Amino acid sequence: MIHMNNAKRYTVTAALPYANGPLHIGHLAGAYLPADIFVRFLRLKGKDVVFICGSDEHGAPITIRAKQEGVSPQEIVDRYHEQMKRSFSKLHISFDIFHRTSAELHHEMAQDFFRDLYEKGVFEEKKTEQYYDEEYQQFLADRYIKGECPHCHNADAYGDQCEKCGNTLNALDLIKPKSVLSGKAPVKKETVHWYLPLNKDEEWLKLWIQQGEYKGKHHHDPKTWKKNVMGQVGSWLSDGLQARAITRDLEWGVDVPAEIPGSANKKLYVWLDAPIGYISATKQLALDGKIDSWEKYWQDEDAHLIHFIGKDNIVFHTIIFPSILNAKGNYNLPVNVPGNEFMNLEGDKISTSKNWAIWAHEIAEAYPDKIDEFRYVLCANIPETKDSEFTWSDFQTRVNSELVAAFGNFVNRIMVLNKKYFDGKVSSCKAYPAIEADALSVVAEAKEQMTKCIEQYKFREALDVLMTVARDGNKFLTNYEPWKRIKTDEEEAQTVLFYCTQIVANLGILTQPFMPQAAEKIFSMLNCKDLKWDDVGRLDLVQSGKELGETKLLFEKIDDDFVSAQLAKLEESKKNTSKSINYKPVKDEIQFEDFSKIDIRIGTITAAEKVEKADRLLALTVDLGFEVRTIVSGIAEHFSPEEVVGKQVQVLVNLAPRKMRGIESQGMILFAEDLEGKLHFVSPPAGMDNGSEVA
Ligand code: B3M
Ligand code: ZN
Repeated sequence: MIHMNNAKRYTVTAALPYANGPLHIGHLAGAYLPADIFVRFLRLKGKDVVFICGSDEHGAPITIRAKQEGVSPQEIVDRYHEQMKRSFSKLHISFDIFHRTSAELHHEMAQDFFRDLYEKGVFEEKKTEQYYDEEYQQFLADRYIKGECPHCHNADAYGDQCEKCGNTLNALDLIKPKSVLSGKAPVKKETVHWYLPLNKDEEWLKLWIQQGEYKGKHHHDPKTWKKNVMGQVGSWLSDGLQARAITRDLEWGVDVPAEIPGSANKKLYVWLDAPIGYISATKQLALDGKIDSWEKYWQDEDAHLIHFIGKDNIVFHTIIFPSILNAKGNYNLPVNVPGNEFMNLEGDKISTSKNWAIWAHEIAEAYPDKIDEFRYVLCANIPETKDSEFTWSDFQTRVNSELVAAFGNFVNRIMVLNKKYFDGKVSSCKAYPAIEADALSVVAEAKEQMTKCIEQYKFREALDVLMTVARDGNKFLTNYEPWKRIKTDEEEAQTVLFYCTQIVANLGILTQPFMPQAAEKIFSMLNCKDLKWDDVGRLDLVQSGKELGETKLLFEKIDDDFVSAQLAKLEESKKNTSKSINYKPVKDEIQFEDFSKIDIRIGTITAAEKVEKADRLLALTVDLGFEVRTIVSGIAEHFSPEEVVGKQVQVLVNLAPRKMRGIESQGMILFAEDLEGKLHFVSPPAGMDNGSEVA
C-alpha cells in the first residue's frame, strides 16, 4: 500500500455544489473548508496536488429553481456559478479550478463514459413504470417527487434519496408520493431507461471498502475511513444493492449520445454526470496549461484520490461513482471519502427554503477582514463525527477569547517588545540551554501532532493543537517576563524574545492551512517567506538582527452589538421567506359574464365514505338546503371521512355532473390549498343557512 505520506500526487475534490442557490456556512464547514485546509497542508508539505471543484449545473434542483423563478435553467446556473466562484475565492478556498458541468468539454466526457459503458454492455435496459405528473406532462424522478421515506419515515424524502437517513431510494417505494410540480399524487407511466447493475458490484465493493483491497492488491487502510462514512456504507452493503437507473426523461442535462437507439429526449442522470465533472475539470486544468497531464491525477496508481463531501453525498461517492469508474477501468478509486455530518444554526436546521442560514456570499462581501475569523470558528465546529452547531455567541467567544486574547495578543506582544527594546529588529540569542529547551517544548511536538490529525481528517483537533502552541507561547513569555529581565540581564531578555519570535514564525506556518490571511500577516511582520511545513519545530527560522515589518493586528474583537445585529438579521430573514415561495401563476383574464355563470352555495357534509379502489377519492353527501347531493372529491389523502362529516363548506353547484368510479358527482367542494400543497376547509362564518349564495 502507498502510505498517505508517500503518495506521488493527490487529487482532492470537493463536492460540486448545485448552481441552484447560494451556499451557506453548512456547505463551507461540511466540505469546502476541510478540503481547503487539507490541500493547503499538502501544498505546504511540497506535495503535488490538484484541488478540483466546480458547479453542478444539471438535475432537478436546477430546473425546479428555474421554474419557480420563471426563468431559463441557463440563467439560474450562470447566476449561481458566478456567485459561488466569487464567494469561494473571497473565502480563500484555494481551488485550482472551479469548473462547470454545463461546459462542452464536460458534456463530451460524460457522454464518452456513457458510450463506453454502453458498448461494453455494462448497462441493463429496462422498461418500467415511473411516476408522471399529468398536469405538467413530465416524468417525476429524483427531486421532482417527494414522499415518506420507506426506511426512516422522514416525510420529506426525495425520489432518489432520503437526506435524513442517507438511503438511496427508488421513487416507486416512496410512501404517499407527491409531485413537486403540481403537488398532486402522480400517476404511473411506462418508460425505458438504462440501469447500472450495482447488485453485480456488491462483492468487489465490499472487498474494496471494507477490506481495503482492490483488484487483488492492497488499496487503502479501512481503519482510516471515518466511522460515520463506514457506518452508512456498511448498512447499504449489508442491505444489498439494486440496479439503478442512470438516465432520465428530462429536457435539461447531458444528452444520452444520439447514436444510441432510444436516446431521444433521454438525459444522463445527474449523479452519473456530476462526479465525472471532477475529471473533466482536471482535463480543463491541463488544457489551461496549469498541469501537464490530467491522466496522471486519475489513472496513475501513485495518485491518491480523496473526495470531501457532506453526508448526503456519501452513497454516490462510495458506491455509484466507484462502480462507474470500475466499469470504465483504468481509473483510480478514492483512497478516502471524508464525509461530514451537518451543521445547524442557532438551534435549528439550516434551511435555504426557510431562509435560516448564514450565506457564504454575504460573509465574503460584507466581512473581507474577518474571513479568517469565520474560517476559524467554522473549523472549530466542523461536523466531523456528528451534527454540529454554529451560534453567533460562540463565534464571539471564540474570536475574542481564543483568537484575539490568546493568539493575536501573543504575536502582538512579541512585535511590540522587539520594536520597543531592539529597535524593530529580531533580538539576538545567546546560549541559555534552559530557555532554549523551554521554547522548544512549545513547538517540538506540534508538527507531528497536527500532521497526524490532518491526515486523519480531524481538523478540529488540529486546530486545538495550533491554539495550544499559541497559549504555550504566551505562557513562555509570561514566565520569563523579558520586560522585567531587560533591566537585570539584557542578553537573557534578548534570548527570550528571540525564541518568542521563532515561536511566532512556527505559528505562522501552522496557521497557514486554517487562516491564510493571518499567516500572511505574520510572515510579513517577520519579513520572511517560503517557510514550509517541515520547518515547524525549528528555532532558527528568523535571523537575529533582521528588520521586522510593520505590526499588524491579526484579529479584531467582536462586540456585543455585532452579535445582536446578526441575530436580528437572522430573525428578520426568517420572516422574509416569501421570496423563495412558488406562487402559482395567475390564470388568464376572464370577463364578468364568465364569473357570473358560477353558482357557489353553502352546504353541510352529512356523510362521507371512501370510494373503493380509489386512494384519493371520498364520496360525500352534502345538504344544500334546497336539496341533498352526492359529490365525489379527491381529498382522501388529506382528510379521513370522520374529519369531514359535519363541516360546512362552499360548493360549486352548477358544475356539469361527472361520473367518477361509477358514482355521479354533482358539484364540487372548494378548498384552499396552502403553499405546501396541503388542503384546508374554507368554511363560512358560523350560523349560515345551507343554500346561501357566495358571490
Ligand atoms: N451537487 C449535491 C450537493 O450539492 C451535488 C454534489 C455533486 S458532487 C459530484 O449536495
Ligand atoms: Zn430516510
